[in-house]
Amino acid sequence: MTALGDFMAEQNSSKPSPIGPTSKPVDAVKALAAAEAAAAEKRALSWTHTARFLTTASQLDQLPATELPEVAFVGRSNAGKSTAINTLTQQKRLAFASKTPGRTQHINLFELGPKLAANALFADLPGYGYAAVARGAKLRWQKVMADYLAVRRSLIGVVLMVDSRLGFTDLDQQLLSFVAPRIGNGAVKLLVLLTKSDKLNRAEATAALASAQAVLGELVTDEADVGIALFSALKKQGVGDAASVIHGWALPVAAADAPSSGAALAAEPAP
Ligand SMILES: Nc1nc2c(ncn2[C@@H]2O[C@H](COP(=O)(O)OP(=O)(O)O)[C@@H](O)[C@H]2O)c(=O)[nH]1
Ligand SMILES: [Mg+2]
Repeated sequence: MTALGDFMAEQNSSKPSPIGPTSKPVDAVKALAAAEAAAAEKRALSWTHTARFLTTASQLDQLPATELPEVAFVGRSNAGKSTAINTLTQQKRLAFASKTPGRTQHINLFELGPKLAANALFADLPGYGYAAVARGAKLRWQKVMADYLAVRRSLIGVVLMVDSRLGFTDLDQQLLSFVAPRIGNGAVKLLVLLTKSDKLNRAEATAALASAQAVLGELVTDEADVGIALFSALKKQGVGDAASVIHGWALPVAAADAPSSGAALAAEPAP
């Protein structure tokens, strides 16, 4: 009897109730921040889900001139670019996951936002680094990418997919050099997704992040906005985060919108 009573008293004293005086204000702040981040991911994912095919172009001058903010998706063949685009947009075949890597030499544009009032574009750029591609095609790739990344006025962000097991290749670094001046002055933001992270164990993931960070360190200036994240389409790792980042680039006001202020904005103006 006594023993059980003592035992229960001890249990009670060593297990504070979750909303007792021991629960710290910082926990509430953290919970609020987590809830806001989750809400922002939800808004971002419903926005990316609106993506639909707009047009395709094999040269820069065939792309529509537009004022809409444009985010480009780049990466070497087989890096998981098509899968990442399909996962981010929650669509099965938006970006055709090609069985013949290196064949698609076109820039495919997708439109996002309301049907009659698109508010951003995604550009799926040709994959590169496929060994069987002839020298002529490689030079053409170089020109298309360099022109696009250096000149496309509406470009506001680049999402670079890098296979987390391989890290940056020479061609990835070359591609970054095309856009480095615009990243350095903050005109274009960069998010590197280390893809297929489900194939790494924890130590390998840490190492992949560290070596990618070392490469990206060269790009970083006071103005630069450069992010890096592990990404797995298979395990859905980093999907919501990536969507939030891209949404924040393209539509900063909508992305940051708290539900209450959203309701206020949606309200009818006073007569
Ligand atoms: N395990 C795993 N495999 C993936 C993931 N994403 C893509 N892949 C595989 O990687 C290969 C290349 O993907 P794909 O999206 O076509 O690459 P792309 O050439 O860059 O467009 C395919 O066999 C995919 O199934 C992932 O998150 N996890
Ligand atoms: Mg592809």
